[in-house]
Amino acid sequence: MRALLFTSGSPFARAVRIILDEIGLNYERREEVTPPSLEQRAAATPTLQVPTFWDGELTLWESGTIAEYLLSTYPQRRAVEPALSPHAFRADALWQDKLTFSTIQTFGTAATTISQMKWVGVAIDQNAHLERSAQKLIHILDWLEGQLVDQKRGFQPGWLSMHDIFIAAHVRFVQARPLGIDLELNRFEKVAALLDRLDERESFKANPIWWWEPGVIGYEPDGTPVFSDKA
Ligand SMILES: N[C@@H](CCC(=O)N[C@@H](CS)C(=O)NCC(=O)O)C(=O)O
Repeated sequence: MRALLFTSGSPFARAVRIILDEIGLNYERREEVTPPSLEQRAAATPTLQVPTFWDGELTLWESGTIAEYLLSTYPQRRAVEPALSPHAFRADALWQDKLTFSTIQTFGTAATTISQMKWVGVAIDQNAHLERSAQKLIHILDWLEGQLVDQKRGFQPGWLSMHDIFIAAHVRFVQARPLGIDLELNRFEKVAALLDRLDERESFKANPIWWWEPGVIGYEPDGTPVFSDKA
């Protein structure tokens, strides 16, 4: 049995879904459109977060750990250039790759914190931590821009890396939502070029990022959210 628990809008889960697609693995999609009960979520993971992944006897959570597992366990790749990297972290750039990936995940955490707080009625300009979180996004993008070699290559030149996939999922998540954040992508030309290239890959198109907020109970075929009458 292979299955992925995810919410429609989660950028962390979207990145994992893209990796599954790049590898060409079939899996049961346990998609949550409306929030589950605490008990249901706790049965899947102690973090109460998605994604959670099951593969045979193994249960994994934390999107980066799931991604590492997938890259190292399944060698097959889509016949697309550049191919999905065979390694999460390059042996000859181990600490650079680990640092870059952790920093990308911090971007995702800051972005989803801002988003979650918006649902409960706290906007960025009403909370000092959220203001700092929004500033963090720009600083991280600025730093990531410096890590890329040029506008044609990703974080592991010659490969599609999990770094590329996760930063694309996180940035597009922020841009798809009315969070009041301008990521100033025109200042970060290498990052912007990478994301534009990735948007064209089949695996990205097959796993679009959809808007979600309380009250959304489904989607039109083009991704337009359908709201509950009670919302
Ligand atoms: N560090 C986690 C973050 C996952 C995460 O924040 N997931 C969000 C959805 S985007 C979630 O489940 N939020 C519910 C919660 O935090 O209670 C990972 O990489 O998997």
